[in-house]
Amino acid sequence: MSSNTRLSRAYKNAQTLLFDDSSKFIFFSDCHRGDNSFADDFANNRNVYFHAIRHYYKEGFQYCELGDGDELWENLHFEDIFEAHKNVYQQLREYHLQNRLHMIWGNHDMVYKDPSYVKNHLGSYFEPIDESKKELFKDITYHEALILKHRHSGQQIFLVHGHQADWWNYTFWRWARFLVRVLWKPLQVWGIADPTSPAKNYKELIKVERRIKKWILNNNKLLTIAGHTHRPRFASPGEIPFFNDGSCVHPRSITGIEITNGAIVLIKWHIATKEDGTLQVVRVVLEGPKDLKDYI
Ligand SMILES: [Mn+2]
Repeated sequence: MSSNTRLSRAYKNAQTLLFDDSSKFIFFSDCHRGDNSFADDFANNRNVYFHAIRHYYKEGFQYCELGDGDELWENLHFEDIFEAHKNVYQQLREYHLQNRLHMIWGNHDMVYKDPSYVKNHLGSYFEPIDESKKELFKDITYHEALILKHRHSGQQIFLVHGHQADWWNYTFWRWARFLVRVLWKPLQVWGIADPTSPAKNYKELIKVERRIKKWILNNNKLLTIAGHTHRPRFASPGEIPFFNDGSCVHPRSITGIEITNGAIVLIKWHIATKEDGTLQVVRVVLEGPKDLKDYI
């Protein structure tokens, strides 16, 4: 099966969410939340990320995660990740309780393709304090892709992780996961990166981007937001409307895409040092805002 077919199939099977100019969305992906060990790339950014998702929650945003949220290649069990980043999951649960949480699976959390796995591992957790089972993401659905459809203009935005355009990481994800566990994770400590990951291999990254762009051109220039490659992308009106929200495992920052007031913007959050030596988590606009209607 080709990249084109996989993306088309994901599009065809995607659920549609309606939105309008008053809707607010934050898109993050590739958090690779781990167990807080040396190999947990998310751990460096956990405070920045937590502050950002708190901010968006208070501002009334819907949270969309475009895959690879949980690092389930390096870690065998969600439970270890949950324990390491409990505050994050409690905040995501608040979104879920208000129907403001939309989750898409990627290659590192492809096990979430299976609804019974999701129910068993994400539905509830064990609370050792009072030795009871507590609700977490009750009845949550994980998607391969989602479509946002504007209530008035009918404009569509396609949301997908992007490994559909990466045959090794889509078709052979179990092999890729196995190699990460036995080979690349130990080598990572020595500074040797997994060459099959587009996030760490520039040539692969360019190929994945090119295949997604080709699919966009074949599909009426459908505005598409993906993750997977970790490289933030922002298209100007008139260009192929391919967007990528980057990742939450950049060395000192997280990047994401916001939609508010009918406009799209690429942002980053990082820790800035102020004149008096105190540290502050700040949001910086990288690209945009640009009106969504200019991409129709
Ligand atoms: Mn990925």
